[in-house]
Amino acid sequence: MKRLNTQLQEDGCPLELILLIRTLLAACKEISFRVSQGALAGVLGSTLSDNVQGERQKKLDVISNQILKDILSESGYVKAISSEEEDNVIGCNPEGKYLVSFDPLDGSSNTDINSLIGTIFSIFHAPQWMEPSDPSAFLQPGTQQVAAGYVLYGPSTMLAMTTGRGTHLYTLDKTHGGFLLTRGNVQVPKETQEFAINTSNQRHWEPCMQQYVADLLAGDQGPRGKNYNMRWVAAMVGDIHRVLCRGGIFAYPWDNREAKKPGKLRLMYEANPMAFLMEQAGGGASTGHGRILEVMPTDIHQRVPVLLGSADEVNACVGYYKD
Ligand code: FDP
Repeated sequence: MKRLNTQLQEDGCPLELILLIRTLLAACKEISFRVSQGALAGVLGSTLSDNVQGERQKKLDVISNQILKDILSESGYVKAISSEEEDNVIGCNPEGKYLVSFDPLDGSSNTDINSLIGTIFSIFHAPQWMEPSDPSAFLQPGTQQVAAGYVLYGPSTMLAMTTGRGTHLYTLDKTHGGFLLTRGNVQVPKETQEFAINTSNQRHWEPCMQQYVADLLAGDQGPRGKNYNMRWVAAMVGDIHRVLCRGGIFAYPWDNREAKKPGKLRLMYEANPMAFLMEQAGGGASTGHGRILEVMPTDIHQRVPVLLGSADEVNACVGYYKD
């Protein structure tokens, strides 16, 4: 089986980026171990980093953030970090070539029920002019990502990653600690009969989204002419993994619960990396009004509406926004 390193080299990934990815994944392996300890996490201490020893009271998302922060900032490859768990950008090595945004533990409410969770990451080039703690350097559209992916902590630990040469799935071989390629060049089926959306928010959606979902629910008697099934993991990383593996559409649209929030999910470390993975797998990634990857960020914690998945289904949904 092909190792991650070999695949990255075949994809023409520069050496320094390979080293950064390997460093980031070392942190994720540590998180995978912590997550697998469940309620015992923190009691047994760290396998890699001394800094997180003895943090018994801390929740797994806080511990995961600390692990990623410690390992990335010590690596030398990173100029600055931005995390879901940090209000501000964290400056690292002024000579570092890359910027890393991450959600250390996506779907963290699932930790309490031993269900799917994961780490999502997005990597950009660091502009030479930037000061390490300058947040404006992060405000690049998703089209500028040099690598993105997630590590899913499920029954097995899996990595989905792209460096712009297709989306590949790897499985962590816990016997030797390496990620092995288990599905290269994933192609999301163009059509689907499966959707994922939190329908408890239905009354808050825009009329176009209400109409789209009403038409899905009408099944073969409705305008879409086929019966749909629904799934909701309540962790984006789990829902997107299913969509990458067998197709579907995942939507977290705009809703009017909080007028100032243009969506629930975060552009920099949720929407952008998932959109990059999805497009590289032949799928669609839209806000309803345009390509997610072309959204010009104005804030490192900005929120956006997302429609991600099978290309024909995403296009069909976008069509309702145009009517
Ligand atoms: P969570 O609130 O548990 O952090 O990141 C936000 C997110 O999870 C996504 O992972 C998930 O898809 C979504 O929110 C779940 O939203 P609902 O609370 O509406 O189910």
